[in-house]
Amino acid sequence: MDITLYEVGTSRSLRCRWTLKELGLDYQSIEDRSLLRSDELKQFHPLGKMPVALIDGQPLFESSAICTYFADHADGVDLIAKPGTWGRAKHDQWVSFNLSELEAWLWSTAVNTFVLPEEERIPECIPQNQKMFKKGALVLDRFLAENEYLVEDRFTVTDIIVGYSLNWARRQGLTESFPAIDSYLKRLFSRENCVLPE
Ligand SMILES: N[C@@H](CCC(=O)N[C@@H](CS)C(=O)NCC(=O)O)C(=O)O
Repeated sequence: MDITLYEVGTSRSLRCRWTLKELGLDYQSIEDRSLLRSDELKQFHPLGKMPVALIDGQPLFESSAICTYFADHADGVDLIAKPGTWGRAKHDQWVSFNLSELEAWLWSTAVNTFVLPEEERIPECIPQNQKMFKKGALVLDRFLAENEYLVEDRFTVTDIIVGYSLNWARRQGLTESFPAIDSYLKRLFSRENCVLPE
């Protein structure tokens, strides 16, 4: 694969960087915050967001989709449950759950804290975002109290995708009542290739 990754800071592009490191894949990194929302980036991502990957010249956006593609197509490293298996159904389950029940609330808080101009923010939604996030996090905490990893009892790209969001929440103090999530994150941090900020 010929890979160019548009990435920025500690954003969700870290999922892609971590996946590429785990897979041992070389890539060209373009890390330039000034490209966000630019016409240049909109050629590849209609909203001008990052991450976006050019894979053999074809653009792919959404970090979860990018990581899943890399894991499916890398040789020699088994980082994802095979398509069509029960493990893959669980990958899809946790990725969907992450996006709808966890990350959506974290992003809404970010949007209403620093992404939108101040006059467009609705800070009143933040307590509700935190409450809704914790409902989803409780599900993960219960699962992780019984399981070390999310799929097939082993570290996979699913852990990279979901772990990123859980760490985002941890850094906001939202996982303090979830000990299994904190232990899980420590397991992820101990991996040599982990790029999550501690
Ligand atoms: N769901 C997308 C989120 C992409 C996203 O919102 N990226 C942020 C950085 S974390 C961005 O580009 N923000 C610029 C903006 O909101 O216009 C993914 O996981 O790739």
